[in-house]
Amino acid sequence: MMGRHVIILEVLIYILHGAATSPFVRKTWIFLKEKGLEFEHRQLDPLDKSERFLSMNPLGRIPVLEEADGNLISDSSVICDYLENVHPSPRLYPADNRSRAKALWFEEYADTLLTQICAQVFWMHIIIPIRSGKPADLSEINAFRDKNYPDVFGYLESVAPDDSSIVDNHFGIADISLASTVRLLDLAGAPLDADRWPRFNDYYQRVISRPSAKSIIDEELFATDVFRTTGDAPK
Ligand SMILES: N[C@@H](CCC(=O)N[C@@H](CS)C(=O)NCC(=O)O)C(=O)O
Repeated sequence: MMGRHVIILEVLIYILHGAATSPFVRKTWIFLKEKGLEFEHRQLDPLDKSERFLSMNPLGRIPVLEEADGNLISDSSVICDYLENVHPSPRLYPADNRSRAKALWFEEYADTLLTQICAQVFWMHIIIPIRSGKPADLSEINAFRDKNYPDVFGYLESVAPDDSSIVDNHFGIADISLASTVRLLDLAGAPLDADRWPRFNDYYQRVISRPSAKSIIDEELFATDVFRTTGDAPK
């Protein structure tokens, strides 16, 4: 009698926790999609420091990635590095050491100064008005932009590539991080001035038009709308 062959199909499912307006959630989402990985998205309010949330991430920040066996990983940079090691193909970090350092530099730049500026614009347009009961203060927003944009976007304009890859003509973590942050300006209804920073804007448009980035749009618009109408993150 012939032995019975049992074929086990293993489908790796991840759960990505966090509001889709967060640049760090978006970065992780796009990274997962570029890797071709299956995942489910769940809301997690970053401002509600519940016991459950703090037990998932003691820093009380999103994103948190949950694995099929319940293992939890926090911080977008840690999550992306982990996914790169577990699923090496397609490669989203440069192999060459200097190029890798350059890519991590752009990731760091996006995650720090660029996020502070773009997130502030998002808050001023979307969250402060509903919380204060007053319309967005456009002169305050313009003053903020005039003070902060030239250095940051001037720098990004000076390093913007002709294609979709800022390091070594190889799309990856640097491109995903930068675009995930700048997307906050679109969601704020205050997109980047294409005439003033044309090279960087063209590059950004190429990255944000990828199917991986388009796949989060519905969730982004939903979360932005919840923030705009309630002043809080989706629950
Ligand atoms: N370095 C972290 C930053 C995560 C982060 O700051 N997330 C924000 C949302 S955009 C958050 O959860 N903020 C809540 C808080 O800081 O209280 C990462 O890359 O994941």
